[in-house]
Amino acid sequence: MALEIIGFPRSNFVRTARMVAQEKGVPYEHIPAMPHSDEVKAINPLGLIPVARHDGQDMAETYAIAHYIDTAFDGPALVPTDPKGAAAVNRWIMAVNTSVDQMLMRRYVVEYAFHKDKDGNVVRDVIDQTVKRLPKMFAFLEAAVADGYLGGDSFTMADCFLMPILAAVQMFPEGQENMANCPNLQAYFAKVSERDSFKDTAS
Ligand SMILES: N[C@@H](CCC(=O)N[C@@H](CS)C(=O)NCC(=O)O)C(=O)O
Repeated sequence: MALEIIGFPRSNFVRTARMVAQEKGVPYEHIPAMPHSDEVKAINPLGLIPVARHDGQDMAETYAIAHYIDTAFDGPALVPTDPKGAAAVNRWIMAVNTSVDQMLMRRYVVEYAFHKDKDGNVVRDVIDQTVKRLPKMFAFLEAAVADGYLGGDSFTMADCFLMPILAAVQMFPEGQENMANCPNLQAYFAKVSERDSFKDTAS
């Protein structure tokens, strides 16, 4: 059975899983599904997306799915196989998966997109707190891509985690403003945006 990646396409984590499959050269079926839908909860009781299925194996958690794709199939290794190389790349994957996602997605993009009052206006409490902390986070990322990719000079799985977040954060004004102050990040985003794995997973 083909690899199935299940989840709403606008989710940054769903896009990451799809980018990993495409970069690896693994054909997959994308099945759009909302968080907390029965289809998702059947695999992950927490209702979080993405979930995935392959060859009788149900999977949840983006890194677990990405690691499976990277190691179960032929194709270029998206995380180095030597322990030290893997530690260097995994460090960036985990930083994005936790700190960067929490701030830029959960406490910024998701607040803009979903936290509205009864009149449909964005509730800004959390956004305003986050905006104060954006410069420090952007400075961290600006330094991290100085060699051309996240944490180094070649494309890895870490870039599949960061790119969907950078795309989303630039949909809102303070994200755009912070990005405008970061020449390395702008060059990085423009370059990696040209990859088919990014272009083909926009929707
Ligand atoms: N730790 C999970 C997080 C996944 C996650 O937060 N997915 C979001 C969409 S990007 C979601 O399902 N949100 C629904 C919710 O929080 O209820 C992973 O790495 O896959």
